Amino acid sequence: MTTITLALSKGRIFDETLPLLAAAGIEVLEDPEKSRKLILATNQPDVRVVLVRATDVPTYVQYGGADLGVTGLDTLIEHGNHGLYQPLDLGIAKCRVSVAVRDDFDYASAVRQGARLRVATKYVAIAREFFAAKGVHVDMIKLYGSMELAPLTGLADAIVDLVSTGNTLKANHLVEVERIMDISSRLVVNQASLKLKQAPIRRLIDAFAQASKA
Ligand code: PRT
Ligand code: MG
Repeated sequence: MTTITLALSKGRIFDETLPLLAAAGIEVLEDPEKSRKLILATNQPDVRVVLVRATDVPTYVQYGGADLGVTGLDTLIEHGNHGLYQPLDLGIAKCRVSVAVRDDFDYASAVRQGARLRVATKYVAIAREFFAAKGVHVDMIKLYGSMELAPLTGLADAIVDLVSTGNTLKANHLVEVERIMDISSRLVVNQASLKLKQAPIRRLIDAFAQASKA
């Protein structure tokens, strides 16, 4: 029997992938919020789910630790393409990447005056490309989380972060000053798996495509 391994991260990606799996007739038999298991069985004996950190999903799929995975476009861009096959935009876990500053910071004149902008972010590649295209010089500060804190503590003038409802920004007296790009989650597939396990993977891709269209 050929086993298919799907890499997901806990939280919104897992939660929003479940209905797509259900539409493909796949039911995950364990709740990751209750179980400590990292490998979850499904009702299909040849399909299993592995739980990894969101930023590790592309790595698992790239090296064949998983045949497929679901990952945010943000994470995918930061990881780099590295031969990952990307057949589908699943249209889930939607948000946007934006620039935000303290509500008392004059972003427009900082940019106009051509001063170096200190930008804190987990999304260094996306931020670099965006400011380079605008011709704004930046000092990039790499963070791994809680970006919102950076402008409040004087660590940075601006952040580049994911925004969904905008409530987190508002709660921290930050304002969105630029929308860089829209984000949704993508299905990524290991190239070798696609060749070696073609039939079951094609079936899964087709079922996901149908379900995400609906
Ligand atoms: O949280 P952890 O450090 O474990 O990992 P992670 O942040 O990489 O994973 P997770 O599960 O939080 O996010 C996985 C993916 O979900 C991201 O890569 C995005 O593609 C997508 N996604 C969609 C989001 C959001 N919406 C989102 N709102 N990821 C994060 N957020 C955060 C955002 O960073 C900010 O802190 O939610 C906050 C803003 O939300 P609003 O609604 O207040 O604007
Ligand atoms: Mg998170």
